[in-house]
Amino acid sequence: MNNQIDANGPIPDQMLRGVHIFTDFLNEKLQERMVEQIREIAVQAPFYQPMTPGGRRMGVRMTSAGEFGWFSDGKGYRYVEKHPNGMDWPKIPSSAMGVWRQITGSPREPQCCLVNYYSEQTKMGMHQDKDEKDFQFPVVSISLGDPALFRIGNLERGGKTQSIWLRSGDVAVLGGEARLLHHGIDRIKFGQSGLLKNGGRLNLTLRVVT
Ligand code: MD3
Ligand code: FE
Repeated sequence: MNNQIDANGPIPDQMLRGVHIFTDFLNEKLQERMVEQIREIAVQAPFYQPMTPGGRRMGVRMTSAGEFGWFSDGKGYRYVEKHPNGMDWPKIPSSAMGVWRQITGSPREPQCCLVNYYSEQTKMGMHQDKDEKDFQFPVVSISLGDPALFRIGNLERGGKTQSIWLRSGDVAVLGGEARLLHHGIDRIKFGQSGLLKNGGRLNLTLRVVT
């Protein structure tokens, strides 16, 4: 925990194009608790590989917790109230809610905790997150497991980008001017972290949807 704390909450220790990064925000115990809670989510709501509207299978495996989960198929990207298996999504884990409260000071609680799993070859192409109704609320991202090379671009597609490694326990807050920037994951360093037994990386994103 390199971050300082003042009356307004934790202070980020890195900034990249308006993205606030809290390096090593979660200690090992908290990371382990979070992984355990994600395991429980995946029992109720197994990971799936969404299809893009263009008919390609996404590399990232996903599931969600909360009122809404993020889903994609031939009909497009959207939030849905049920897992593809017909079940309600599990509750957002307490460990993740704690991070949201500590960091955002948002008057709204997150309605979706999207869980992404990256294995050795998984990438996520550059995109914007704009399926939510109100962009005034931030997105909070929590990284667990192997490091990922995160790339941040611009409001428009293309142009110059900047990259940064996100490591286990890092938290990024995408708010304000950064909320609609293009971003993606170029690659992970598979097997670097011992947090996940089989390697890989989990990313949680907390979002206000409606
Ligand atoms: C910047 N996930 O789920 S998290 C996603 O690591 C997503 O799994 C990546 O992009 C991951 O949509 C990156 C960091 C992140 C999340 C949302 C953002 C960066 C963002 C929204 C706006 C700008
Ligand atoms: Fe995104």
